[in-house]
Amino acid sequence: MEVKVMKDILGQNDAIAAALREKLAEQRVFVLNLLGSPGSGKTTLLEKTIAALNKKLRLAVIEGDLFTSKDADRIARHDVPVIQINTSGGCHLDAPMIEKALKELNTDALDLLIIENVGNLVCPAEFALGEDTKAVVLSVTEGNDKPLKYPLIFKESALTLLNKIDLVPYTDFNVAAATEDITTIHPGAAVLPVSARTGEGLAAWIDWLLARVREKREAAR
Ligand SMILES: Nc1nc2c(ncn2[C@@H]2O[C@H](COP(=O)(O)OP(=O)(O)O)[C@@H](O)[C@H]2O)c(=O)[nH]1
Ligand SMILES: [Mg+2]
Repeated sequence: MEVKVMKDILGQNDAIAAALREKLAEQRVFVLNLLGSPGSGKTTLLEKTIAALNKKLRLAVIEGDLFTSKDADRIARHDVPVIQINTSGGCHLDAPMIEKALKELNTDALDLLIIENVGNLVCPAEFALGEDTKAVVLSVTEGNDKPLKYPLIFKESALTLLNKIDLVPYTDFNVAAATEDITTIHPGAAVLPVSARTGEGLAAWIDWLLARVREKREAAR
């Protein structure tokens, strides 16, 4: 019984996500669903990303959090359109929440929409939001074992950003081993070591993002 209920919920979510994906494809907006634990550095990375891209393309952000508009306030300081969704304790965003938020965004005038999901390595991986691609932020302070312990999120994500690479000398994090685990779970996935603090590796991440935006624009023709 419970299994059927869960299947129905996911089925309804996927139907709404598919409709959103179609609408956003017509508008040629590349949509990234950004996942990761609380504190992995998602919002800091977004702030750096906006600073690098704001003059090159038209972007907007949707922030998902249980409570507060703290992250949306951080993004709004960079002068980009931002919508905060509060899940009131819910552990992930879902497609109906995005559908509602998009009523307040002029997506026709966008090249890139980034959705920062609720900080969590489990449930957000299960719910499609109409995105083109998922990326996950794993910070080196979280430990090497996380990809194997939470495989679905790494399986779903085309890119893993290994953030806080500046802190590696203070941890026992092994970049080569983590990369191997991630690419075993998801052959072909990209893994980029970055530091949202020092800027190390961010150029490769920006290039990755620009390539996806370009692909989307060309595919939609
Ligand atoms: N040392 C270091 N700290 C970082 C880095 N990225 C983020 N932080 C810090 O990690 C904490 C959590 O960052 P935040 O962006 O709020 O993470 P979020 O919860 O994933 O959105 C903050 O204190 C950031 O300043 C990084 O690359 N290196
Ligand atoms: Mg955040």
